[in-house]
Amino acid sequence: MSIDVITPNSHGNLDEEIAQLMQCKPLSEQEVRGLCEKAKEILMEESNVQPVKSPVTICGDIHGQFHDLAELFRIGGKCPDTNYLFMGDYVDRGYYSVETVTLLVALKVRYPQRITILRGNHESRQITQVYGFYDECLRKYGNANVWKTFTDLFDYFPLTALVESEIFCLHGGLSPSIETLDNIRNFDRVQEVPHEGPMCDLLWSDPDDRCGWGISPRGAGYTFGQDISEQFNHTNNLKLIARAHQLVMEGFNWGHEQKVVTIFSAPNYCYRCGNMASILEVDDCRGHTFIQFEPAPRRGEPDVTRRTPDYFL
Ligand SMILES: [Mn+2]
Repeated sequence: MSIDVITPNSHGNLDEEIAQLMQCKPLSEQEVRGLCEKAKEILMEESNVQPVKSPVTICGDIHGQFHDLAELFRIGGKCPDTNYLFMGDYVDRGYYSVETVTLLVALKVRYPQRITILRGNHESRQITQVYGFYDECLRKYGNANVWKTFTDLFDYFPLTALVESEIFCLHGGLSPSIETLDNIRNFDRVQEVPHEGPMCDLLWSDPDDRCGWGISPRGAGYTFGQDISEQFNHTNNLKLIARAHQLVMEGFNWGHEQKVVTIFSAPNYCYRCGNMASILEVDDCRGHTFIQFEPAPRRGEPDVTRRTPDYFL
């Protein structure tokens, strides 16, 4: 690992890049390449089930809504004053996927022990070509190099995290091919998100009111019932599964008799859904507090009412 050789002075450039990103100004193509090289070195050392200590603030989907991410940091506290765990879907849908994902990766490189960034189903080559990140990179850089650099980096993002051995965090949900956390620890995640199989399921599945496993209407992953969540939590000595991936109007939503919680951190999703966002603070005594927040004031986004996506993933 190269972090040992970084002295305080050598962060100067990175701190300037973070300050620039906080103003929603993208880095140069060369700066992105340098940043992603450092990020890869850090992320490749992390586990498929990355251990995380409390206190930590757990966040759901962001989807390129940069000003709402800035609002999240205003409300939850700045990194590194607050430790963060983001559960994926940084890109697509919103207008600032480039600035959003670059800022989160820059924070990861600057404060590797203070922020955990998991992979969502949108951190994929295939999905980003359909839902906006690819087009945004072309528009902002004039070529696909930055898109290529980031999507290559996404392969290294950890798939899940485990807070204090009791809160299991991931983007989507459970898989019929996975019984234990060790099953997850043992596979090779460094690849494009497959169309099926355990790695796909972790990023695509959803909890459901029906018992057992069901066919997902998304066309990837499964639905899983309360019986499945209870068995998984029991087998792995877990208290809670925290996940993102689904729009919930209050920003958080309990399921399966509080064995599962959905957290969604993009307020007024796609600039039109009218939902609240939330983050979950887990304190040092492992107490839980949800903080809800509303959209940041609009800052010159295009007129979104005429650019509404046809449907949501
Ligand atoms: Mn998702």
